Amino acid sequence: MRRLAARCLAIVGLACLAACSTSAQADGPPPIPASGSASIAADRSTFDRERLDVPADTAFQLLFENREGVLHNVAIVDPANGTTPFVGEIFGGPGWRMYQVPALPGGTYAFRCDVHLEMSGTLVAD
Ligand SMILES: [Cu+2]
Repeated sequence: MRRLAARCLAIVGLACLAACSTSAQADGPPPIPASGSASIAADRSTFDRERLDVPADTAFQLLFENREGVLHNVAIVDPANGTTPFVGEIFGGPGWRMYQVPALPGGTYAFRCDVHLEMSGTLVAD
């Protein structure tokens, strides 16, 4: 149990270092996403969608609303090589972050929550 807690803290720390400087955040109602951006929410340790469609070769915003007090994030995984082109900050809600995602080459990716790997889906950059 202690080892698991230490691992979770490490993940939170790394994700925060990676993402804190580039994501807007707030605890109030989330903003309306701009066109060309994507949004997703988590509640009851489930994402509200299984697929995200985003533009290829263009940086975009991903609004992530965490509707509960459980720690979640959104990370994008390239299944071709296992790399993570984007790892969003892990945080407990209710609250939201506007993730700034760098341009992704066209293709099919996976997205997941790094805390709950069973929370996952498909992201298509097109
Ligand atoms: Cu999660």
